Amino acid sequence: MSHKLPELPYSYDALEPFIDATTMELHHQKHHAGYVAKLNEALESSPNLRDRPLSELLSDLNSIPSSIRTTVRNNGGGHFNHSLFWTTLKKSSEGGPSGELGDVLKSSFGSFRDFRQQFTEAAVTLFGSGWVWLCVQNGRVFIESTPNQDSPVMTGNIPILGLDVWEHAYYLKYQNRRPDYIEAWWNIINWDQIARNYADAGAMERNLVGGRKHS
Ligand code: MN3
Repeated sequence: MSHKLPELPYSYDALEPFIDATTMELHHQKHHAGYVAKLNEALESSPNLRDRPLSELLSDLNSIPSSIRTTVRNNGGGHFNHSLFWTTLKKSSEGGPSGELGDVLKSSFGSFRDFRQQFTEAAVTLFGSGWVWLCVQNGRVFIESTPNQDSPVMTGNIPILGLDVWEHAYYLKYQNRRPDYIEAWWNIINWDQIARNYADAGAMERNLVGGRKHS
């Protein structure tokens, strides 16, 4: 079994004008596809690793031979992060989080407005290339930043929403204006999917192998 580039659940121009079609196509067909290809190449000689679910592999990096560990970390992380990212976007997101997710954001951050402000601040100030996440662990939700293509699952946290702040995610349209990209992104979040991710987080957490730093 080799890892595969997932199809996007919408067309490349679906997120216009917030994210342009060219950026989406390059991001998916070149960047994400590149991570998948390099991950498969690294795992080629290790069938036992190749057949493990990616989230398990990433949560257990110490079990990976040191000769390919960094390659798996960067490209496996890239594949995992982008696969989640695409599903959390949609053409237009009406309203915000409701139900259980809405309640937990309110009780954890004070209000949705406070959550949005803290998340935006983390994304604007993240130095260099990386991601900002809304994560779950033991039912608790919190904001986490990771450098490069590191993923929260590497330390046992379950990401349910993530924002790619690598320049490749926004530079064609926004150049150096990362804050404008972040503001635009708030318009295209698939809150129904985030609510499903929140509901599934407990089961996913139990399946992770290692790296439970925060327990
Ligand atoms: Mn990216």
